[in-house]
Amino acid sequence: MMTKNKKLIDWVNEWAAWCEPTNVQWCDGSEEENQHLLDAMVASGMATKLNEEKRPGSYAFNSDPSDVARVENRTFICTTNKEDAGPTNNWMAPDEMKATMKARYKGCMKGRTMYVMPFSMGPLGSNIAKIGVEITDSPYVVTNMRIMTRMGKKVLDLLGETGEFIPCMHSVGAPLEPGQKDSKWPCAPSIDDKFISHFPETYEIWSFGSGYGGNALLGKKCLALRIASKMAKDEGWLAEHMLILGITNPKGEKKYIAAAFPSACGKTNLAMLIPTIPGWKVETVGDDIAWMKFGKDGRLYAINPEAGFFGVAPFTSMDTNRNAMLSARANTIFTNVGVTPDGDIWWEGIGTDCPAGTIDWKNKVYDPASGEPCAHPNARFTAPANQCPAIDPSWEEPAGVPISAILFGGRRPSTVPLIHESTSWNHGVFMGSIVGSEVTAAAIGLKAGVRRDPFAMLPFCGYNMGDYFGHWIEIGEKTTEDKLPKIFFVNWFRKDNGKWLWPGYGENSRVLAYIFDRCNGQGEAVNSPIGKIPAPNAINTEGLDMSADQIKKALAVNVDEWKDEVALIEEHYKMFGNHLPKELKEELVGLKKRLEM
Ligand code: SAT
Ligand code: MN
Repeated sequence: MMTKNKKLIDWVNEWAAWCEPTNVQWCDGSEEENQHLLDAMVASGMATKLNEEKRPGSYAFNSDPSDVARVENRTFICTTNKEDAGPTNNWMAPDEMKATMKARYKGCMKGRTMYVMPFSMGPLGSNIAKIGVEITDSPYVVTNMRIMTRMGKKVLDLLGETGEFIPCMHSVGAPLEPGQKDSKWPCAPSIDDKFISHFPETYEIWSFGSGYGGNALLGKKCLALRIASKMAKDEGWLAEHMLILGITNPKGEKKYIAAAFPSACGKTNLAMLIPTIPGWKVETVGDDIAWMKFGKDGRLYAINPEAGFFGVAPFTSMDTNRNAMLSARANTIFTNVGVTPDGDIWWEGIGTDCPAGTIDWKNKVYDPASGEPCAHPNARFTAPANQCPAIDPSWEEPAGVPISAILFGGRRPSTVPLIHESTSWNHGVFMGSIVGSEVTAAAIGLKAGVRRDPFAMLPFCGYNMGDYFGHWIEIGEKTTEDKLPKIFFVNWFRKDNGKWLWPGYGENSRVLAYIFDRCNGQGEAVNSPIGKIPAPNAINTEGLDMSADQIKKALAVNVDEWKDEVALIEEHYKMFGNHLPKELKEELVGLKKRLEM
């Protein structure tokens, strides 16, 4: 035992008695411990060690085909009153959920080791950071958490005898009978046996049945978003599904921007963008989560609570995201990618042809004629953030970095211009509340149309989302408007005649530069019914292969399209009932007036 923290010891003992593991291992986070776990997983056939020359210190894992992503329909927010979980979350009463899950946890670690991982979300000792302790029976989870968080003895030291921690309980839910051979990827056999449960009233996480990503690496979505969003409401700060980047202009002036996008909008790419405009520099603080607290000066300061990137592998290449590729050049865990005969990794869109004899994510020699992908579409790399060539020098600053602008965006083929700026904080909150991406019915089996994903927090808000909007309104009342970040809405995905209007990727630096200028009291904007849009020529388009007409179309605000949008927003807002803040109703009324509706 490496701690004298009574609450922690009691908690671990209680679960150890209930789950009946063969032994209990307190993780110190050391190199040796990590190597030992990896070696054991290679020996058992769970992991493949990659070629030491090509991919030093790196390993590949293939999951069970039933366990490949977060399971949103098995993710629960357990509050005493259903209304407190709100209309966007699955709900079960805490007592009922705990009884249901305790039955499953009974003896669930038989034949396995129970690992105890103390971890810090955020730089150790930062007053924005939080400590969690995860219990798990998956060594894969331990090696991933060691990359994604600051994990080990140093956290226990910080916790001391009386420190508070967020308890995170996890089991893959696959006990072993004596003599039973383990599978390559143990998990509960049926989707109905998987539970990712959150108890926001007591700040607890219980997860059962899945070993994959956000279901199992409990520091990430479960703690840093669902539980932290509730803590942030209780304590007056913000826990958001946002990347954080630093941008420096040719004069050497620097600002920080946070940005929220629904999935499949290129968030990691934006966080690691390489500018195409001369003299500008972009550096990465984080690619997924931002925790923001007010500093003494009344501004919002952000930390990245994570220590690594859990990035989508397919279509990441030296062309689309050089910095991500280089982050994963070593000491990286790959999950559900292809492994080439020479012991390197391969996935669709990596930029080279698939070598013959590559083993696909289903552990078979890949047959390109099969019509199936070699890597699972949600295949991931788990890479240490400090290996990113563009990592920001202040990325581990305990006080965080001051945020000058917040961006919202989505995948909107029509209606939404390349960029518009809010006219006030509350107008910006309104923008966040209507974030969404357009989906085609065929793609995900949903109703075609705009799938709203407010603040990109739909699956990650740990309480009633209407109250969450209200919390954002209240944050704006805690300081003066000039100290608050400016809020913008961007859309890289507008189409004309079926073709993208805007080239995206590195060219998005032109939009970031305009945002930088706006935050510096420069960059000319003009009013429109939906907010401020760039004056003609305010965005640097020099050297861009776009006609003046295309640029105009990218920035256009079409009143008729926005009238249709208003109808959709009204529909979307209905779900929040009397939890919808009056300030947002007023914003909608204001928008309708400006559209002359
Ligand atoms: O699996 S994670 O939840 O960590 C990543 C994601 O699905 O967004
Ligand atoms: Mn995310």
